[in-house]
Amino acid sequence: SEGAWCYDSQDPKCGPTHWKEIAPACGGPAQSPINIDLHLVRRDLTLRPFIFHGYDSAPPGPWTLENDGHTVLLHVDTGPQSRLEMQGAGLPLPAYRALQLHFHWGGPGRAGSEHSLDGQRRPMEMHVVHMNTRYQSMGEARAHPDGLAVLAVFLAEQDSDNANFSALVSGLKNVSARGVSVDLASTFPLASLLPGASGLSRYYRYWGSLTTPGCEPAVLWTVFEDAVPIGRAQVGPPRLPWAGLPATRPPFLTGSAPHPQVAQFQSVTQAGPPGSQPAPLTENFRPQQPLGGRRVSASPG
Ligand code: SG4
Ligand code: ZN
Repeated sequence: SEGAWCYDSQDPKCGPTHWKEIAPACGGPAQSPINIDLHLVRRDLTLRPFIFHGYDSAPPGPWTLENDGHTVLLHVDTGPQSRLEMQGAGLPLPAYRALQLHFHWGGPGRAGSEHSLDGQRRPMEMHVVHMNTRYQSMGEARAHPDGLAVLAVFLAEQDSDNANFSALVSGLKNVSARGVSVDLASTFPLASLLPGASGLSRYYRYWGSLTTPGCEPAVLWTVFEDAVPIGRAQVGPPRLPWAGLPATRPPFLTGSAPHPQVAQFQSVTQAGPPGSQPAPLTENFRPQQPLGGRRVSASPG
């Protein structure tokens, strides 16, 4: 179901308005992402905390980082020894297994989350994609409404780097070209990328879809309220007045200046026309979709 699709920032001729031509579900109901109107959410006392298995320790690995031309993915499912599973939290039985996480981002100075709260977008959004363990393959899971569960985590920029993203962000320079994969030097606890203590943030819950073609309505979405911090220099290039300054600055300028760092999301590239310089991949988020008759629920705390 995935032919040649892209984001408008890459080429409007294959952007989101054209996705339904190659994947009819993209024009169907129950699509994602959405804006979450906080006045319309219903508190649901059955939305208890998550129960995570294996998220608190660094699994054996190795984990593979991949640039697929649409995003950067970290593949965390390395077989039976790395059993990363979640339950509880109103999830259908029996359990959901973590497969990969990936990111959506904006452009220089522009927010790039897919979901928003009361119309407020964040700089980036991380998706941890899980598959219901009752299904044998991604293909099978995508055909069922309870096939997938995605944890959506907003990333908020701060001045200092978040060390929990260091292993991943330093891998970005090695996957700057589309189609490239590398093994990360080390694994880390998945919980270190989740908000609060292992995902104890309040969360919003609704039934939706994959946000890329084929847009199958196979996803139970969890959108955490609390953002996780990420360093400005880990997201994108330094902006004025520091842009273009040499790495060694006069002492009076060194204080709060973002340090030069090539490994960052907005320097990941996509394939351009043959022979051209690869262009940076930016604004890889889908426009928001109508809620329709759906309801968004909120966990109690
Ligand atoms: C990204 O394009 C990933 O590369 C895809 O991962 C992912 O599809 C797709 O986003 C949609 O996921 O959480 N944004 S989303 O709805 O996980 C799937 C792969 O193709 C099926 C492996
Ligand atoms: Zn995603």
